[in-house]
Amino acid sequence: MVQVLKDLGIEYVAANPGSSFEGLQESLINYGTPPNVKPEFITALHEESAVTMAHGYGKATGKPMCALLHGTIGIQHAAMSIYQAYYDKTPALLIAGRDFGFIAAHSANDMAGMVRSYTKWDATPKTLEESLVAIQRAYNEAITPPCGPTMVVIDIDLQKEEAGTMKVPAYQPPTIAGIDAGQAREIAKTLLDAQNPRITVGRLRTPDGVRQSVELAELVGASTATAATNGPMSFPQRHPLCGPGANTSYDFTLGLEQPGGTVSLVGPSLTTLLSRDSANIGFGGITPGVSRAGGAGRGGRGGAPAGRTIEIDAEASLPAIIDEVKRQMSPDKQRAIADRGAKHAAANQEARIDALQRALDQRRAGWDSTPISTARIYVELWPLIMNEDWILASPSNFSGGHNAQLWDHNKPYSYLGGQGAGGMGYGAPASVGAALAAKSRNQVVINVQCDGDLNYAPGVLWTAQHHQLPMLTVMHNNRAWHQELMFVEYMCGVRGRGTDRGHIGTSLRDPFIDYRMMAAAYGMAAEGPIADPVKLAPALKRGLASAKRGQPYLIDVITQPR
Ligand SMILES: Cc1ncc(C[n+]2csc(CCOP(=O)(O)OP(=O)(O)O)c2C)c(N)n1
Repeated sequence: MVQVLKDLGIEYVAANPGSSFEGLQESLINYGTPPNVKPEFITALHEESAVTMAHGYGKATGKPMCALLHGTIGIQHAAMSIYQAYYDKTPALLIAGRDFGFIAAHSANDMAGMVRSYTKWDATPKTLEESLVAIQRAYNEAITPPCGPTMVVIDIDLQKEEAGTMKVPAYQPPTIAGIDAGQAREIAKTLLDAQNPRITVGRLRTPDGVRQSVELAELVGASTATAATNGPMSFPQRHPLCGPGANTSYDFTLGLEQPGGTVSLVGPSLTTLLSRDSANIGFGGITPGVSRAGGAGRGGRGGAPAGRTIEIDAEASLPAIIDEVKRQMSPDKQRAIADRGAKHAAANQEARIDALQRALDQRRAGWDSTPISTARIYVELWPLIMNEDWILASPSNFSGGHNAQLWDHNKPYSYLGGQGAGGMGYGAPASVGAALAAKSRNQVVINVQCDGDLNYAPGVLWTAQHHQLPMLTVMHNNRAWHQELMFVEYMCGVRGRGTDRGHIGTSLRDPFIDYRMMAAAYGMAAEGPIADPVKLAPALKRGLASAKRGQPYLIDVITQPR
């Protein structure tokens, strides 16, 4: 089984230990030369953290990481994270151990049933041979769009069976369907015939897809819209073609995982996934049976006509479109494209300088305030990280989203976006997952960490320390579940009973939580609380230097609510 994981290129397996997978765990830590490398066993203090690590890793790399779960109870602890990764269309490979013979309460006939509504595929193999095939299939299902977590339940007896001379089946990657040759020809022709084509890029699956979207935009000289400030795997934000361009009357818009274009290629939707069983989890406004890919007219200006959406994976379609564009290209077109591209680049550059100036002006408000403004954290961090290969792994919407305008999101993994399904307890473990990816790639992870969010499963700080991960955590410590404080205060106001008790059940005071001490308890270098804004930048500098050395660091910053 471990050889199968190695063949798949799985880098990490995160788990909280359990007797239902001691067979597999022993092989993970002892098999291979050197042992415990690719995959490396990552020690998790909570199953929810293990799966959210895989979620963060998956978003940073576009590849699955593995989490091992112990029996019924491990799956139950992991359930929210599985749901969240599923909702975020992020691949993850989950292996659940089952042991009917040890503790009856930890076993069930259909263990994956508990999470079947929000896993993409599962299997409970009956033999060792079947287990190997099931792991490979689970991997392939996870990375085939719509991507998502998959689960293999493996009995302890199968894990302990001698492999003997059994051959590990050769791994066959999946074939992911793209548009057909005729459609590719037509899209390429339309892009080349258009006077002012546009490409809008949503979230692709892998860095390779991002690279190809750049190649296509450059080939046809299209101004481009990105989703890189909302999440990973989109067009580089500061690419010269990224922006509205010199002329905003677009005569053809190609959407790549972005509905609303004249033609949009949008991979299979969540709805398809949610209909996997009759339970059909409905959540967050997604109604079973209603396609997510319905919006029209958003790609163009001035009420562009409703476009055509082709339900097909954009990334798998790009090679054929690129080939066709190259084939149909003429020297005349090439000259016109170069000219248009240069005009777009100049206009985008000018617009960018204007927008940055306005953004900075706005951030002067409350610059010297105590508690510290959330904008100041992002402004002070930027000069420290701008020449680093950084990943902002935590969602930034609760701390003002200032990165969107102030930082340059030029890599497929610059910003990993929101929680996926709005589930708290995400920022730290997702950052640890991203930092696992970052460790072998010489990257550094920034985690602007909401205080409420950290307290669901803070033990993940120990995992970061134990595995020496390059992660800087900056606490957005507003000493509340501020989102909920606002809702309760609003309710108090609506009912006219006064807001002075709105903090009850929504704030983290009496006592305040000391995050420096919390980090220290887990062995992590930390400082704070910092309430004086002048002290912020030197602390960030110390923290980043430490994180880059593989010593994770936490800075407790007392902040404005949002
Ligand atoms: C698992 C889970 N439980 C409860 C909630 C409800 N909820 C939404 S926002 C929020 C507050 C989060 O507090 P914090 O992370 O400190 O961010 P802040 O709102 O203070 O910016 C809560 C509890 C949730 N989204 N997820």
